[in-house]
Amino acid sequence: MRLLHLSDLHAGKTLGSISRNEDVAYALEQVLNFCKENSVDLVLIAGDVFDKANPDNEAKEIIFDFFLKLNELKIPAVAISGNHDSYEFMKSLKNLLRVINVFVFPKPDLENGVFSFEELKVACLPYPSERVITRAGESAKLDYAVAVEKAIKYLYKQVENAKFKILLSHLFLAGSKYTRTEREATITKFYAVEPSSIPEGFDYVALGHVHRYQRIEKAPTYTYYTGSVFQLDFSETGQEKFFNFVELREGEPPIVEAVKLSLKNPLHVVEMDQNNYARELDEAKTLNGYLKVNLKVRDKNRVNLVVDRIKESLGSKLIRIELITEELQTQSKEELQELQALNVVELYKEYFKEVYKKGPEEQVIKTLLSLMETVRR
Ligand SMILES: [Mn+2]
Repeated sequence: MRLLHLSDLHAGKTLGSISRNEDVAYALEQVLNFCKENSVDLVLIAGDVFDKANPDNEAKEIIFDFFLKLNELKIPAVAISGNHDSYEFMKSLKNLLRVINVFVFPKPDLENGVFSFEELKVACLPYPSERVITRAGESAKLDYAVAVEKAIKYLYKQVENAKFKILLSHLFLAGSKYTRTEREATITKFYAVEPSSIPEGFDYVALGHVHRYQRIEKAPTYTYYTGSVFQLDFSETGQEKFFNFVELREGEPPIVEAVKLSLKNPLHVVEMDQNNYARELDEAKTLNGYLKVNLKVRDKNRVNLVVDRIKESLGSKLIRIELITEELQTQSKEELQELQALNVVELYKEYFKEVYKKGPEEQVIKTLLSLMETVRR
């Protein structure tokens, strides 16, 4: 039995004001071409099909066309929700997509979480958000990992007698290497699930959520994040992207082949110095894809001129310029906090004057500061 495992398509993603839909489409085209040239029995999509709860129409068209073309090739697919997908939106597609042999598992549902296909059973655990997996009132964060482990084991019980057993999920396993994109709301150590939670009886574990391709060596069975299908933002600069071609064999370990995706628009971070940037700018002009420039500021009064020149020269390739100033480098956290505190005090003084027609007394300010300190602690 031969499977494709891919993940984190993020259709509808934008970077600055630029839509990344052509990047998604380019990756899916490669997946379809692979399917034409190799015999693939089933495609597994491990969540974050869409980048947002309400994806734009072009993003939907790209995903639905991909599913239609898979169906024309007579290859069924299983897709689960990731944290970026809306449970409700994915649920709204479920019955319709079943007609073209795409089986959607929108929300964790332990009684209806198994997909059967010939001699294979897939235990599907869509993104287990804290809200759906732990009951309110319990010490939710501590219980989270325990609840997810229980869910996985409960699903395993329902598939354990099958010849081939797969776990398909979207979650964060402790010890995986991640970048900024996934961290946004959901990657903290509170939400990390221990790799040892995975029953070793699974032949293969297809994961989504972490955008860097990796095998989780600490897991007791063949466990992979295939990562996102293109570089989503500048924290993924330099990362190569893949999907897995997995051949399951009875009584033997699976053969796992990482298939590299070529990128429509690779991302680059370019360092420039205000006093000396001609060579870097010339090189940047030749790069394919999108750019972020870190510009070291030497003379604040004249930097706008340089910024304009870089913008003009790089055009729509340039997503943004970050100005690196000396102050920014030396300004410590404490200084920033002081600055913020100062602003609140100034605001309060103005408010006081407005209401009482005179400035506040020293003691009032002291009380305000001590209250702010209490809140901060
Ligand atoms: Mn993702």
